[in-house]
Amino acid sequence: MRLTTEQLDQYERDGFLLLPELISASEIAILRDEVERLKGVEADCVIREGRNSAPKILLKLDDPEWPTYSAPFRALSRLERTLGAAQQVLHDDALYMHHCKLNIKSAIEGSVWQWHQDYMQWQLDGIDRPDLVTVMVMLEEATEMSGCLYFLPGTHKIGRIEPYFDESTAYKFMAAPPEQMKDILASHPAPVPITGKPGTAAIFHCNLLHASGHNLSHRDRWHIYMCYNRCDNHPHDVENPRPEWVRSTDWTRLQVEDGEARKESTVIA
Ligand SMILES: O=C(O)CCC(=O)C(=O)O
Repeated sequence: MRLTTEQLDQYERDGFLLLPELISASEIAILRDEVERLKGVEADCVIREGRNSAPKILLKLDDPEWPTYSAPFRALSRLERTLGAAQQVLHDDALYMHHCKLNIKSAIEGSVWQWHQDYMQWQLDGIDRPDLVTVMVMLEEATEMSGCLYFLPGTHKIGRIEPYFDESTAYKFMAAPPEQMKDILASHPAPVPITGKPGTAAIFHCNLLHASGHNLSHRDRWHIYMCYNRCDNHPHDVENPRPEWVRSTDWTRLQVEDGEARKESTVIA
């Protein structure tokens, strides 16, 4: 699959692209079985929340060195449809994985992600240029009720906003200061809810403002995020670096691994 010129123009203009049915139903079935298995893994790279300490974020799915490793998720991150699309929007074939994670937003208890740009944190990780892109794939249907993402189109052009450290949720992270965010929301077109069936993907720029709400529905909301960086943009040393599972120091160039001749369902198996 190659992105068209129109899609690449749309990415430049809006800071994101939505790709329904990027991943087939048979591939999603394999990945969902993996989520059921991974939910039971106990490791440092699993972040939990809620009364039952349900897993919220599982990282390092693509790295055989870690207990959360999953061959099907690794295969997903090396597809022409995912890695190839990232190479196209970053105009560079030499990419590595900054991090690869599954966000499980549990039914009823899965909580909000405040407005932020991913590059707010990634610059602090020692990455000099906003030359990163994330490919997100929905493994469950994402609805407004289940806490889908919202993108604020065009905000990747604002540049990086100076963040504050938000401690209001189980996963503390760098977010957009609320007063500034209110001004941005008031002066931009409405945020776009990123809803879709399992297999839908979104590709988004690391400076795009995005957020998601609480999951009020009866179903978990499962999203996989693959965050690609250019190899020549890898982090430089910083004081007190974040752990390896969110800030990879393996900058090995990734190769697209699925050939045109292979059946989709065998690629991820
Ligand atoms: O999964 C979500 O709802 C939001 C996740 C997100 O924005 C992030 O990981 O940066």
